[in-house]
Amino acid sequence: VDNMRTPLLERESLTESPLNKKILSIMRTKKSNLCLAIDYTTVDEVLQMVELAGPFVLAIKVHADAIVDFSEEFTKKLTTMANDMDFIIFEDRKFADTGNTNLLQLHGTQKIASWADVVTVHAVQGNDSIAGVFRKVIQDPAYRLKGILLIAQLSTKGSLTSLNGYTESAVEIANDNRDVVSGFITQTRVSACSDLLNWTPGVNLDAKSDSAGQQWRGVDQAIEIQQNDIVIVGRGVTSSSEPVQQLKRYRQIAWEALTKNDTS
Ligand code: 5IU
Repeated sequence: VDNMRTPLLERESLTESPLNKKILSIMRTKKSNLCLAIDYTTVDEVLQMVELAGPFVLAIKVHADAIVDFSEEFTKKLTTMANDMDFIIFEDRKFADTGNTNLLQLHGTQKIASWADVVTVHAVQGNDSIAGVFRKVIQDPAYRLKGILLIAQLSTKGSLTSLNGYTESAVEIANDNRDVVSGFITQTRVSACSDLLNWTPGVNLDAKSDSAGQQWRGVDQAIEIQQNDIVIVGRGVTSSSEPVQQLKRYRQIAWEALTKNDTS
């Protein structure tokens, strides 16, 4: 693991992934390495928050299956807003099945492949269930999906991703499929490769844990000590009575932490 990240501009010009080029470009333009996790349960609530958050974030993360009135109209609005406000749409689906089932789910009721830029995928199912299926969809211009994030480490207490060898095996899958894997979901940076982005959930400036296994730490820990690139923040913003104030706060602290030693 490298101590100093490669400067963002260099990473942007070096990467061969169109998705990572876009992510790094948005980061630099908007000065934001903040991904907002919007875990609201209705379309109206989600879209209202997207409207507020759009200008400040690199990405909006959703759980489509948690939105009770999810519809194609919702995804149309979301993609229009993403194009207008320049953010990445991240569906946190956590695919974890046979390749064939993953493919069915990508094109199922929610048509995830058609509106999400990036999705999460568990490493547990192994290389062959991941590589071929996602590559096929990503290479097809008919779909919006442009990359996957492999889950190398979870933020939850007692997560089995800390079992011997699991995280290393996830990194190996990423290294073998660099055209498909855009980066990781992790707690501590897992790869020195400058072209794999390290996204980290479990960030909250005002609380340490919920009562359901989540573990939170601050931005300094996540970005400076654990060397991640992008912070994923949910309830620190979405449960606040002043979400815009919190968005600005998280964005500024996270950006300063990331760019401290970056002169690009
Ligand atoms: N999320 C985690 N931890 C993980 C993974 C995903 O928290 O290891 I993989 C998701 C869950 C939630 C968001 O949608 O990230 C974090 O939101 P809170 O900051 O509200 O806990």
